[in-house]
Amino acid sequence: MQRYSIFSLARNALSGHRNWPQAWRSPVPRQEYDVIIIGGGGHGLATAYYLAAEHGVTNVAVLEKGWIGGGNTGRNTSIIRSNYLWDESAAIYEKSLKLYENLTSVLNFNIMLSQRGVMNLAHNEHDLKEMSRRVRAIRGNGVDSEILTPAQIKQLVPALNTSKSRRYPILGASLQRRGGIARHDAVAWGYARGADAFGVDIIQNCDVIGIRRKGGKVSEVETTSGAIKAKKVGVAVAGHASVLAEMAGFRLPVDSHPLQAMVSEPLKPILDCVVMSNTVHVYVSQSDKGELVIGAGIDAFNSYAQRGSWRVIESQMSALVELFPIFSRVRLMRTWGGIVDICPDASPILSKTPVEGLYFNCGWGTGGFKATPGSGWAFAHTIAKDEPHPINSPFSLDRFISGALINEHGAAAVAH
Ligand code: FAD
Ligand code: PYC
Repeated sequence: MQRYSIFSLARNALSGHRNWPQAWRSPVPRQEYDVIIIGGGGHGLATAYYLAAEHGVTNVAVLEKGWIGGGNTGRNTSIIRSNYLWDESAAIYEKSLKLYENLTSVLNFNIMLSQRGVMNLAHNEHDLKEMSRRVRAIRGNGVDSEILTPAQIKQLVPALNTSKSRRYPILGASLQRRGGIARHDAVAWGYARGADAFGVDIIQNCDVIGIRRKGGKVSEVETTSGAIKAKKVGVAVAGHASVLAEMAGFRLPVDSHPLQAMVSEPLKPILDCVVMSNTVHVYVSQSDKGELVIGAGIDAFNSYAQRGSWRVIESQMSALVELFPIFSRVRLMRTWGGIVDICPDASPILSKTPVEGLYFNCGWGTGGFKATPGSGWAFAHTIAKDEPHPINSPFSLDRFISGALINEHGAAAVAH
């Protein structure tokens, strides 16, 4: 890790940072790579990193149409947890959480992981019963989860209104103590720097506009910087997955929707746990800078525009104030949106495709930030070995033919 004295920081600030060493190179693309990864979000960059680190595949390029981490990776609310219902999901999300727990030291890059706990509120009898079933299933898979009484909730989050006379009273909650948040940009930057150190080419401002095949096998990608040959191509473009699949000549069972979030002005520390309610549809945490980071469900319409509608903002604000009346005078600072890719069962696709040598990583919907390390790790295996790892084989495309869907709508934490 580079060390900077106060003088070098001041000198570099005055010189417009021109003398700072680059964390990764900006190379001119080669004519051919063993593997091209399309999409320089967390999943694409993690895949490139693990291809090199775990499989010795280093003749790799990551092609990103904008700047790395500028898609959903840099737009999410950074919540990490592994409290999913089904065994298949528990395996991949828990693998991811375990990788997160060591990522700062493995990448030698501070991802600011804060395991402050993720709490899901129950507001009625149905919520309580569903929560109890879920917590048992999660614990059965060896993942930490517990149920809290209203008194325990109040102790952990004093600012919550736990009065019984509320329209949606708080009757209980589940808590994953190992859940929390991490700095999303740092995850992308850490993987980018790590991959670059192995010789992976990270090429920004390079939009893929075509995927060419020869005899049923992928042969090259057409980009705004020219055509580049590749033996294998991995696609990790989140909300644009269907667009890339169409370029390759097949369709995906994926819908693209806007998902928005917002932050308030900075406040003194008041909330040191992530609080989510899937009944009143809002969640909130407090960032290291003091801002409240607030989100809710998707906008119901399909779109590729990275912004949402006023309706969702209005309803999540009223839900927030219902839970935390103390926040009613807090001012919002900004809102933004990303485009999330949702499968019918709210589970991801990490799979080979009908085109030989072409692999897709998508369908993480509203919850793929927490999966970034595990997804990249498993996708790298799938590409290197040309077959899925046991951890991601349940998430292959053929589940939409066999019917072996993994319904995780209830674990999504935000409505979709
Ligand atoms: P992205 O980060 O979107 O990266 C894909 C990249 O592909 C983009 O940079 C894009 O520019 C690039 N690309 C697209 N088309 C092309 C092309 N033709 N050529 C080249 N490049 C291309 N998940 C959680 O786990 N916890 C949360 O708290 C959470 N909150 C969220 C809040 C919001 C508002 C949003 C929008 C999402 C949230 N998510 C959350 C979901 C999470 O952000 C995503 O699932 C995850 O970041 C997806 O990562 P990715 O690398 O697959 O996609
Ligand atoms: O998957 O935990 C999650 C999440 C929270 C907000 C958006 N997604």
